[in-house]
Amino acid sequence: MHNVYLDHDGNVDDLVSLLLLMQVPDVKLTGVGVVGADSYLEPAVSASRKIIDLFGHDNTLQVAASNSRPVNQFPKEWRLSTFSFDAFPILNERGTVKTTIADKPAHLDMVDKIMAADGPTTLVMTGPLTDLARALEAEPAIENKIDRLCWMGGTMDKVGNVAEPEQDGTVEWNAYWDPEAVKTVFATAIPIQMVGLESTRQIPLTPATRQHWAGLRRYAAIDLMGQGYALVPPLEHFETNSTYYLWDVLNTVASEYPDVVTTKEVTGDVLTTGPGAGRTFETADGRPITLVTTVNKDAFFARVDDLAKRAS
Ligand code: AGV
Ligand code: CA
Repeated sequence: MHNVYLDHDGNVDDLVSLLLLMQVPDVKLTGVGVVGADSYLEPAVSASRKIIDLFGHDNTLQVAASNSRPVNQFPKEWRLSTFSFDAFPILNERGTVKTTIADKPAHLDMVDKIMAADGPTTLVMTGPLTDLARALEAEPAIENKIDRLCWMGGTMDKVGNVAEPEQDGTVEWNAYWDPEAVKTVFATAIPIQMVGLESTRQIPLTPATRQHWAGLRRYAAIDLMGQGYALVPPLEHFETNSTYYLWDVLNTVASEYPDVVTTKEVTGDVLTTGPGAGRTFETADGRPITLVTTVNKDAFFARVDDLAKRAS
């Protein structure tokens, strides 16, 4: 068993990441931080608590609400899906919520859980890096207790997914939300495995994947996954700015099952100002990063099925 702390930002694939991470036999999940970045905080915290109630195998996890704020806010249209997710009947059948909310904000809860852990903690982050940057500021000693950070964010190929004014199209959203936080985290010695857009582009949500999950909806967790991914647009005729990929799920699954991806060692940095603010890029004098390059699709989707079946 090893310690894992999850910090997520409440969109569909973040919540599915939580669901799946709790099924990994080797993982002792010590805490869950939630930031209302690609979501709204209340339904993101609420849905997380309900998912833990239903699929957390009676553990004593708490959910910590973040008070981190954006530099660049996510589009409201995307953030709203969390309200629908939290309202799914499958999450509300019981009518009560058992999992409690931690009394500290997420970045301080992260500090507490990492410092209190027996041995090192792996951090899995599927949103902006703000909570970690603030945690490092509040308690620098956590740096030596984090054995690695697995982050979904950034891209090294200059093809971003932010379509907003005053930026140059090279930036991924989680990095764009708080570029300075990426800089702070990159300045540490924490080993980083990065799942960026070059790899997640290989796993769009497709109608075929949805159909596959529909056929397995007798498993409660796969039914929930199918409902969740029904809220967001798949890749059908051509890619749009809202086309959905399995971004965070890849990060979470790859953090525990290295066989689903291939990686390469690079050195990188991030821009914090100008139209490229939030752009991650390779540079010879940058910090070491284990960059996920390709996805073994069959192994990845099989692992998602397997984990979700364990939950049900
Ligand atoms: O950039 C990917 C990140 C992931 O953490 N998020 C979604 C995933 O949770 C932002 C994002 C980019 N495009 C989106 C996003 C879209 N079309 N809908 C919702 N979120
Ligand atoms: Ca996310």
